[in-house]
Amino acid sequence: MHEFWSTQPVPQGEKEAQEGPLEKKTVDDVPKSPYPIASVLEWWVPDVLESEDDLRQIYELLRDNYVEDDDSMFRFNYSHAFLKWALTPPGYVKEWHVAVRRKNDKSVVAFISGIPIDIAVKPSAGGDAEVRKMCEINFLCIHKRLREKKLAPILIKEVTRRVNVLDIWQAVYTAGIVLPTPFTSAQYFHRSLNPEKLVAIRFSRIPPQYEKFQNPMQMMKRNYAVPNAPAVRGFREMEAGDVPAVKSILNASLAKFSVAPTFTEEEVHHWLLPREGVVFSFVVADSNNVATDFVSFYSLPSTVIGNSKYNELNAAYTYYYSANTVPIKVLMGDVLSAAKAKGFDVVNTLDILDNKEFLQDLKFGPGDGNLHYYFYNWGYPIVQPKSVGLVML
Ligand code: MYA
Ligand code: JJ1
Repeated sequence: MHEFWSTQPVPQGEKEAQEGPLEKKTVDDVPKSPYPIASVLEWWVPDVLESEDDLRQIYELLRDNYVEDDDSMFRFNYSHAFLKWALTPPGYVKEWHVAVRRKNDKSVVAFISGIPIDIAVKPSAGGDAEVRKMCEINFLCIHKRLREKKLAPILIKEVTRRVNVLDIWQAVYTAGIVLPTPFTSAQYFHRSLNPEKLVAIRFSRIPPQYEKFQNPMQMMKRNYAVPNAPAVRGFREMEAGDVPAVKSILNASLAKFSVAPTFTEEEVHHWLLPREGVVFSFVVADSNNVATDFVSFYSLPSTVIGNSKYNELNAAYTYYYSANTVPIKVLMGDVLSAAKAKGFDVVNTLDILDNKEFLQDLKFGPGDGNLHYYFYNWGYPIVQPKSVGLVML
């Protein structure tokens, strides 16, 4: 059934009970040279931080070949600045950016990335979470012309080797498809901001109930209108001076989930300070200008495949937050206003974190996509998405 995954240290079925490592090895057991690859191909480590040209090559592979929805109408189009941000957090390992090129013309045909992450996992029996250094895998992509040639297992084995040589034995990753074996499965939800464009590109439809109105689109626009200023007093963009407070309130909020990252100050600086066109972060400041609450979102446009009027869908995705003095539905309401003001067409989210608290009131509706969460070499019971505090980009 799964020629590759059946050979890997992942739970092979939902019933597998073991909690913790599924396989134990030492660095001595790990090959010190790269996994063999077809003679016309070669391994390549792009320098995404220092070389704009290397970054552009990875960007273009993903722009043309990365994840699409089930009907191939939209394809993720992560920006250059976004990819640089996503791939170079504190302590990142350059060799974990694994690309494959054709030897003859050096064209990039495949990519997979790993970044370090500290994940707190709670034992199902209760008690304190264990914080483990893991590798977060993302951006696995094979050029459309090289699909179904078993290249993906080769990339996965090579990135595993490069992680294992540094004495790290676990990974976390997400995928839109079911593989052996998710520890949770989350559902996507969407909040229209620009219903006219969303209908034009067939991202959404005019609901049948609206046909009774004389002008259904006008009614839809009215339904999805948002205030143009924030409702919360003290709501402002996050600044460098907020890093210590945000670190402390965010780690405290994430501590209740079964699976969640823990952040150092350096990581809060990297992941959560505003970056133009990439990540948008806000705090609620008290009368002493100290952050009491925090909320953020990131920009991930998608290419609209084959529409003559629009090339791009501008989507904002909800990111981390810590709601303390105001309910999350109120904070997220201000996110809708901020995202609308910045020209986003839609806000996307998942039913992880405490997101279910705001979905209905803020008029999010279910999408047709799912996001399955996985560990590599870590047995874990199946949990509900609301027990997950990890947001993957
Ligand atoms: S998820 C996003 C994945 N990318 C896309 O969906 C982009 C568009 N699609 C493609 O580029 C290709 O179709 C991909 C497969 C690359 C997905 N995750 O080479 P193949 C298995 C894991 O002939 P292709 C993300 O980035 C498949 O079941 N495995 O297939 C997280 C089969 O195995 P088996 C996948 O279609 C990635 C085998 O590959 C996925 O040409 C996490 C066939 O290979 C998938 N998304 O290429 C990776 N899709 O026979 C795991 C298919 O057994 C990381 N397959 O069923 C593991 C941890 C590693 C580090 C460990 C450190 C300790
Ligand atoms: O965006 C998604 N679906 C959209 C478009 C569907 C087009 C036809 N397939 C959707 N739209 C409905 C919106 C509507 C707005 C008003 C309220 C009701 C809802 O459902 C989906 C998510 O739903 N996205 C995808 O399928 C993209 C892939 C998701 C998996 C990502 C895997 C990433 C792995 C890397 O870590």
